[in-house]
Formats: sequence, structure tokens, C-alpha cells
Amino acid sequence: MRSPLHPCACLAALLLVGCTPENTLQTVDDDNGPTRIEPDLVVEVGGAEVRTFDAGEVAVGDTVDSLFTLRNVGDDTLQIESLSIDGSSSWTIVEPPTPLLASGTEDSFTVRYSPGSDELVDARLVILSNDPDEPEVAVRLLADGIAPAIAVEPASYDFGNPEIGCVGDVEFVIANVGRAPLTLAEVSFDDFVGGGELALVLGVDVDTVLNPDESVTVIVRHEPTDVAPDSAALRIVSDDPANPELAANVTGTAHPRRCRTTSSSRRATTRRTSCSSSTTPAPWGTTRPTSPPTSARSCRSSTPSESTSTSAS
Ligand SMILES: [Ca+2]
Ligand SMILES: [Ca+2]
Repeated sequence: MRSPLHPCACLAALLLVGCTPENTLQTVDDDNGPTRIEPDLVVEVGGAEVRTFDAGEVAVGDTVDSLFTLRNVGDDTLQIESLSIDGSSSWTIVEPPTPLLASGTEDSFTVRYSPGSDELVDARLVILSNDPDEPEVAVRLLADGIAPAIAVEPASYDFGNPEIGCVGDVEFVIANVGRAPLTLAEVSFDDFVGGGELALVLGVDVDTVLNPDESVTVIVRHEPTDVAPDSAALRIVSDDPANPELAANVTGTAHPRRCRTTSSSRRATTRRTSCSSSTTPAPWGTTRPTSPPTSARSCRSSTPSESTSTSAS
């Protein structure tokens, strides 16, 4: 690219910016006067100029290396000032190229894509240089990381404030929302209080495999026997690379019974209590599902002595 410059303008440019070896003025032997010689950067992959590069589908655990070439097709030395990748940590520059490229030379470097999770990546390779008409060159980097991805719904659950003796169940749905099979290595339950008032009553076999879009349901039961708060966690170990261990907290705090006698006679030998279940907002309201999880609560029949004792409480 050549553009005629007035000699005075050239002198001004020299005084303002100085003439570095990478950006000089040169007098050419024609009638147009001095002409600026410039570096000119071209980014290539496989011998063709590239502005978008797609690594395609890559499974987690695999790596795709691609050879990028920086070519100086200008007249002056090209100085690479920086080379970086924006927008994804799955793309990396393995070994940067030489920072100085003489006119007509090139250097290659490896750009690696190695996904860590199920993802659709749209990143940028950004090259800053002294190419005067394009000091920033960006190459769009696309890729498709394929991995299993676990999702648990609800993320946590609070049974609220039921009466003592009222049994509540909640279903947790464990789903594979990724694009590779998900193995549930372990689904366990930690009862932090230790009284067994919160328990996993329907679990999952070790090494259960969920294909993409498949799910499995587990059930946690709350059967409070006292008013002390109950706290537990459903723990899931899987091969989701982004969430190898996941915990869903479960809580509940019962209140004393307010029993209603349903016997028809004061001398009846059997009495029953019924639940007046209450709801309490989850302490972690932001993680509570927008649509309530499937849950149920029932009150167990009680013996006369139990009814009498709780009525008195
Ligand atoms: Ca250029
Ligand atoms: Ca309790």
C-alpha cells in the first residue's frame, strides 16, 4: 500500500513519532516522492487467511491443537505486541510466536482447545501489532465441548415448620443436561443432626448411567420427632467435570402438635391427629425452585397415649 506524502508532512511525522526500525520512511525512485513502508500482518491456518476458526466437537478429556501462522506480507518489520485469547479458558496458546517478523517472513504457534465442561465456545484470538492499518487483528475461535452435565432440582429444600409426627417427602430429580453419558458414582445422604428425622428413602444404585436428557428421582423424607431443627444434605458424586460433587441441602423444623380429636366418644379407645402443615420460606430463597418440587406430607395415626401427651404439650 502506497500513499504519496508531501515532504513536509514526512518531516513532521519523523519529529512526532520518530522513525523506529519497524516503521520507517523510504525514498523510492519515482515521481511520487517518499513512500511509507509498512508491516502487514496476515493470520493463516492451513495456508489460508483466517478470521474465524472452528475446532468442532471435542469431548472433555480430549485436546485439539491447531497450527496458526502469522505472516508479515508488508515491507517493514512486524512487531507482535501481544497475543491473547478472550472469552474462554478452554482455548490456550501453547507457545507464542517470535515477537519480530522481518518482511516476508512468518512464524507459527499452536492454539489448543481442551474443554473442561459441556460448552459452546465463542472466543477471540487477539493479536496486537504495529500493523498500521490494523493494529488489532481478532480471529473468532468457535468450539463445542462435549461432556456430561448434572442438574439437581430442587437445588435445596426446606420442609418448613410441620407438626411433630407429620411425615413429608420431597422428590429430587437428578438429570443429565449435558451431551455425553453421566455416571452417578454415588448418591448419599448426610444427616447432620443424626437423629434420622431426615432420611433418604429412595436412592440410586451406584454407577447409574444417565444418557443425555435422562433423569432419575430420589426421595428424601422428613419425619420430625422433636422441635429441634433438622438439617441434612443430599450428596451426589458424578463424572460431570464441572460439578464432580454436588450437595442439595435439606432442612425442616417441627413445631409441637395441635391435635384435633376425631373420636365420637370421650371413651373412644382410638384417637387420630391430623396435620395442619405450615409452610416456611426457605432460608435460601434464591435457590428455591420457582415451581415447587413434588412433595407430600401425611400425619401418622397416633395411639391414645401419644395423643394425650401431645395434647397436653
Ligand atoms: Ca495490515
Ligand atoms: Ca428434629
